[in-house]
Amino acid sequence: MSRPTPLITSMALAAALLPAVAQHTGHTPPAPPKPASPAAPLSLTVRGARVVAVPPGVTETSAFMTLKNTGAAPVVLTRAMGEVAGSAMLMSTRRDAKGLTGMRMVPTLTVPGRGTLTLSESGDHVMLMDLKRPLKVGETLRLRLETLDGHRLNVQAVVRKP
Ligand SMILES: [Cu+2]
Repeated sequence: MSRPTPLITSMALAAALLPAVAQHTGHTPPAPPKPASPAAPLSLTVRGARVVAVPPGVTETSAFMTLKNTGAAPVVLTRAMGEVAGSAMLMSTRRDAKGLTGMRMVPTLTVPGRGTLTLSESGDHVMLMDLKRPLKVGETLRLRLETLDGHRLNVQAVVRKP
């Protein structure tokens, strides 16, 4: 994948972030499916976990990362949490038939067997809501993901400028 120039990146992000903030307001996170008890070790690894720095007064942001599944079975994420967030949501971004991009809350996100799920600016992501304090660029935040089979995955995410 080619890297966009910084200018394009920040413009795209600004365009993506502003409607996102409006769109998330007033949403209630969906009830996650009931987890089963963990039978096998969790086959997920995480890299590139980051949280987008937001201006003072903005209380919602996004978390991105790449999840790699080393197992054959799909891993279903059912819930996300963040230490600085009052609540968090799993979100999916899709382009519709008219080419318009929209995001919506989803009850689960799936990491395919022997595959990866990339959470990013342009796709699926975790939304952190009701931030309890301003975030500092460079600080590390604890996030947690829960899976349908009852695993909890702790993630260290660094706050980065968009
Ligand atoms: Cu979102």
